[in-house]
Amino acid sequence: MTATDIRRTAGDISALADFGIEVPSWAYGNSGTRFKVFATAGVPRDPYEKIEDAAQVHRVTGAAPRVSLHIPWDRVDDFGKLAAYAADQGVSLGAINSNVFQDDDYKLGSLTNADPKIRAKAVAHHVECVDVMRATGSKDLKLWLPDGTNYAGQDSIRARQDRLADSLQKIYAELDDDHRLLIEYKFFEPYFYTTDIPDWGTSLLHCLALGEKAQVVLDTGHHAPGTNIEFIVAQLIRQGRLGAFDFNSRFYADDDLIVGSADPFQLFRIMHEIVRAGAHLPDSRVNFMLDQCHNIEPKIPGQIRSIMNVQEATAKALLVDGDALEAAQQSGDVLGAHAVLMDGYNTDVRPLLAELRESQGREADPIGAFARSGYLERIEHERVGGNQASWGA
Ligand code: PSV
Ligand code: MN
Ligand code: MN
Repeated sequence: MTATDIRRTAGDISALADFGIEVPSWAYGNSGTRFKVFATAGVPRDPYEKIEDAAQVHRVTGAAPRVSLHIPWDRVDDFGKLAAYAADQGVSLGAINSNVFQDDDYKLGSLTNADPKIRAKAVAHHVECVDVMRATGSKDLKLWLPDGTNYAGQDSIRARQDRLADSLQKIYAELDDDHRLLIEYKFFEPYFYTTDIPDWGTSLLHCLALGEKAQVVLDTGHHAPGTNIEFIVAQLIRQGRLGAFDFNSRFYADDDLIVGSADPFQLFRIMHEIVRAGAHLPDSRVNFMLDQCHNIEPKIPGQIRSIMNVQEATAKALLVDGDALEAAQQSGDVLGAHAVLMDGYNTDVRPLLAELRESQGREADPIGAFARSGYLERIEHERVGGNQASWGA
């Protein structure tokens, strides 16, 4: 079947031309597990070089126009200069991620800590992040709260929620009108008994209490095995509170593997819910981000592959015949409805995506285009002493 045949028999993927996926600055530095960080030649030595690498992903895919920063890993003296540098490279700065998980003061909690001085310090860090947003033009402040407890009775579950609500209100009050506070959840780790924002319900309750600028972040790796993630996606869309995704894959827990590598069908099911609701369109303001670490694979190609995997899942979702699906659903045709969905999933969309890239003046194959560019050889030669992602400059 040629690309044209596929388009005639199904929908079309033109919406993908405007579908951007945000990449994380930390994907380009060295990373690892609690056991070992493997060093990779040519990794960035500062935030400027991370942006330069991210720009290569956008250059070959045309689909990665923004880079998320992490504070303090990406702290620089002049964030306006960093934003201008990003623009020169053809990308912009996206969400600002706060960090309350690498300071001894936060051992027993940050925004939830029983000590008001430590809570104030954690709030002040977020105020600093809002200042960074003003300098970079970023609109999203992203909070993943690591707080939790390890032992029953260690602290009051309810008191911690009250402290959290109070701290979040203080942060929310700092936002400008066009800013958003994106609140991520994760079911366990680094603590193992309670987590203060363990699930979408807790995140949503805090968002509802705060106001419309507070939205939920869904990290695909942050659920118990077997959780139906597309159900959560549909529910958050209904509430108008799906602010962002952190895409990655997992086999066990928060594995942070390349999105779509472990379970491409799950990624398709998620993108199907997105596409059916029109949440892939730019004015929906869902921020599609990656949150991954490339421990053993080359980093820039790892990011390129991730972007391609999201594009492929989205293209398949766009090809699902919506009218036929609805007709089958309305008439109770269980197998017919399932078959319509699977027709989309089973379509090989790679020729269509190759055509789309060529129509944009890019090479059909982004991985090959990057390999041929000589960029990797250059940075391996030029950059000596690159940083671990989590301890970057
Ligand atoms: C930790 O689980 C984590 O992976 C969260 O998903 C954050 O989004 C990310 O780190 C960066 O802080
Ligand atoms: Mn995440
Ligand atoms: Mn995570």
